[in-house]
Amino acid sequence: MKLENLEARFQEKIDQDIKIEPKDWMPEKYRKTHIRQISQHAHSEIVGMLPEGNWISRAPSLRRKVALLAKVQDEAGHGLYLYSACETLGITRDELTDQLRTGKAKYSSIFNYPTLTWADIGAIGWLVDGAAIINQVPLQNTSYGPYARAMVRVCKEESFHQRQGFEIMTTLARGTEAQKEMAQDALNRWWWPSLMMFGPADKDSTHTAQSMKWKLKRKTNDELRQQFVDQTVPQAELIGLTIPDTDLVWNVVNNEYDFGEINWEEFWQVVKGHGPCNKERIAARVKAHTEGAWVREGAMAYAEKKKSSSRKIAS
Ligand code: BYC
Repeated sequence: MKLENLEARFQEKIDQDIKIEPKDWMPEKYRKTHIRQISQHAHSEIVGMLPEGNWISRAPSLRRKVALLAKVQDEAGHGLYLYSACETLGITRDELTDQLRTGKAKYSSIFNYPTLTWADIGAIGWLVDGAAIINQVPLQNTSYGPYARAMVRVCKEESFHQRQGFEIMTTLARGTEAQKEMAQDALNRWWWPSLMMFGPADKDSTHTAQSMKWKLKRKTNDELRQQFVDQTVPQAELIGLTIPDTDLVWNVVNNEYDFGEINWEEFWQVVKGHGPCNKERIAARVKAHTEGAWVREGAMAYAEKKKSSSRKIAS
């Protein structure tokens, strides 16, 4: 079949909401764009463990420690499903993790900010996981089968994460004056970076138009950001915290919040590797990879041994 016909048939499948599976024909650009987005997503889950992992040993109670441990472990699981989904597109795990360690692949800008107080753990769960859910719920309907299916479990777990974060913030906001101040300070520092998680404004987004056509993205960056603001502002009001945006106002005509201008200069600086913690995050991944070499070698040796003994039994 001619390439134009293959492409037309492929787009027809997408238009009819038929999932694309690993062995189906797909345009090379579709494959590459998916590798880019899914691997960035996987890397974000893995790097995302670092700011929160920083507080596991300092969680204020056993209950908080158990919940945080479980959450961080869930993020590792998300990274692994996503790497597996990405591998179905013909790239190896080694290539993927190599791209992260050498800075060739991006991961979410949000994880380049430091976690300074316990309230930051509440703010991450509430805002960062809250933003992740809004981004990922539509991705359960994305056109590539393995990515869509991975999102189902990820979304369920993110929902628990968001609730544990909101509960931490609620407890602090209803606590002593010092605790309330700590919660407000965390909200002040995490609010704008959380809005940046959704990516550049639609007018400046390189990939949105094509990704919407392929149904890789089901909503644009600005649509998702707006949904996040509209959902989160009443939650902040409920616990008596103030969103750090003097331009925030309810728009009665559009039935949504108008909000202030995002500092895009800061966003691009962080994306380009110049955020507060970029170097530290990559250094931590390089260290874990180097120190984990013996585990990988042991696992490979074990797998080889099992393979050769099952070959012997079969013969
Ligand atoms: N940070 O054309 P655009 C989590 C890049 S982790 C860094 O709009 P696209 C969690 C973008 O890559 C959740 N870079 O791109 C884990 C592109 O550069 P390249 C992470 C960003 O892909 C632990 C350029 O800017 N979620 O939940 O159409 C604890 C132009 O952008 C960012 C996902 O990964 C950014 N924020 O849209 C707690 C979700 N934004 O690649 C929680 C899946 C943009 O051309 N990903 N860039 O060099 C997506 O939905 C989309 O990839 C994005 C960006 C909306 C993020």
